[in-house]
Amino acid sequence: MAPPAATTPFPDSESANIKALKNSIGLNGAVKSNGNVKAKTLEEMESKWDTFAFEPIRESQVSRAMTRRYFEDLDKYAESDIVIVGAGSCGLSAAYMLGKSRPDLKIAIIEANVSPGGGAWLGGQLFSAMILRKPADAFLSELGVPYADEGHYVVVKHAALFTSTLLSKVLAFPNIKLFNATSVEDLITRPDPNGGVRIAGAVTNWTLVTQHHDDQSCMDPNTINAPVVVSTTGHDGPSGAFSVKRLVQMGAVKELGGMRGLDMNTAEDAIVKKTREVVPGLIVGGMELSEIDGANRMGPTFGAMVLSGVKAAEEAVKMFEMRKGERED
Ligand code: 48N
Repeated sequence: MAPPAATTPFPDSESANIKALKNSIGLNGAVKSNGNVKAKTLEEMESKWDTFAFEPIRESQVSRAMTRRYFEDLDKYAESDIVIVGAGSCGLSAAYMLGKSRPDLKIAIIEANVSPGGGAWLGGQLFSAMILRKPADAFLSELGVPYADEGHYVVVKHAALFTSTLLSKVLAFPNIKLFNATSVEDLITRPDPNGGVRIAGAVTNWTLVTQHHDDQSCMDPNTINAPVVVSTTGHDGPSGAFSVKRLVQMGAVKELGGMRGLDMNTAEDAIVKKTREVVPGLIVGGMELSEIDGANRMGPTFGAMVLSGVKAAEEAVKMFEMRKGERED
């Protein structure tokens, strides 16, 4: 029995667009410019939708446009200057400061979720407004995020306004690459001259692979070398506080302090002031720090996250400058 027709024959009364499309696909399937004058502006499209048509495409063009760029990025960022683990409010704030101050550095952001932003898409208990205590309003002014001034603190009407604005600016920097849906599942280490280990990069895998190591045979990871790693993986979530937990497992840190109870006034100053290099080559900021230091949590106020990111960026540049003269093995 003849196989069913592979393609539905074009209807006899072919529309102008189908004709144009058939004429524009050459014998070898290459798409030729069809020469039709097409609407270029939204105004030209208005109320002319019956003659609307997209430019012709071949599926392989889409596939190649995506894969060529992704693999070029993997090649380029295999050797990064700074890796940021976790694209929450702290990691993205650090990335923004680095993108702005050091356009010469290659910054790779590794984010486990498909959607970056961490816990900063909403305020507390899924409410919309985001509160930041002064002087964190300085960062909002830097980004151009509007807010209501309430005296000692400011309010952004929706946390997503802050996070989407920050994300759009971070992603616009030419020296920053976001690898989302990608997990850091280990750290690259070197023996440190002063004993112990020095962190020298990140070990990555697709997050969906990372989540299934226990039910599949070995699926090896990939790597990114970098003299500086900034870890801001938060305190909760499927892989929260990743790097500090890994440091304990590898014996680089004796134990975790464990996040303490909620105390806004104590927590926020401590997180910003103690954002630092916790082992050579690894800076920890944001709520991940509360896990290693045993710092209080602050609950639904985000000023410490952004200013911890600002400080982490400053520490990362200092560390990069200090180590760039070292021979990398
Ligand atoms: O938003 P988070 O969780 O972390 P921070 O530190 O940027 O902001 C914390 C903040 O949202 C709060 O928790 C507020 C202030 N509440 C305080 C309180 O008292 O409750 O972002 C961490 C990001 C997330 O997007 C994770 O998906 C990602 O890190 N992540 C990872 N990405 C890659 N590899 C990993 N192993 C990994 N683990 C977490």
